[in-house]
Amino acid sequence: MSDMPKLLLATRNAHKVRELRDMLGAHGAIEVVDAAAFPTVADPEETEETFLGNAAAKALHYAAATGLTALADDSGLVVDALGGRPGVYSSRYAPTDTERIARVLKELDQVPPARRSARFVCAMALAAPGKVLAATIGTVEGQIADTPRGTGGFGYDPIFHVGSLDRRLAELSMAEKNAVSHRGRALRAMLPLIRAALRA
Ligand code: ITT
Repeated sequence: MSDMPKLLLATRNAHKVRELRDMLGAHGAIEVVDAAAFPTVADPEETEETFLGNAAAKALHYAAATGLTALADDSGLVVDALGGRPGVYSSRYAPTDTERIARVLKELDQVPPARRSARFVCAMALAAPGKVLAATIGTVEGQIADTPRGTGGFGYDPIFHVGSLDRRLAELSMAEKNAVSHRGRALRAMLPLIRAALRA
């Protein structure tokens, strides 16, 4: 048993956990656990229409179920030419990452490069049982490419082209992705609030 304050990563997405742990690892005063350590806790409902609403619901759900301070991430891909889709439905757009990518590419089939702008959005919420303590949002701007490339990251990363780096998110190392990503930005904004909440 350690005396360090504990933070629960309120997600069952192993890719998110890896990225968040990589960034939080540098802040050694906090013990990080994730939802995989609580297999009997039911999955939260994602019924909200905004990233922030879903993030708050997930953080409150896990905080109530475990008694811990919980950090949730609700994120997704917002494509301008698709009216913001897949948006909050990003994880449910098709059954697998490959099919989700194929669906977005198909829907953008006739759309020229100049109109393929998109962004990843990450809303984070920090909650104690019964109370949202803080919320942040991070975004990264890019363009949807016409074919997938790269093996890093997860989800839609192989088709997300970051103009400033002239590379797909899936072509970056985890440290490079975290430096520019929606998740990295949301977490860096959240860090002082996490430390304050945990007195770490
Ligand atoms: P939890 O609710 O347990 O956190 P989830 O995967 O269902 O896991 P979301 O509802 O927030 O999480 O859906 C996020 C989806 O958005 C994710 O499954 C990907 O399809 C996409 N996404 C989010 N961040 C991404 C990233 O960094 N790179 C690529 N795709 C991402």
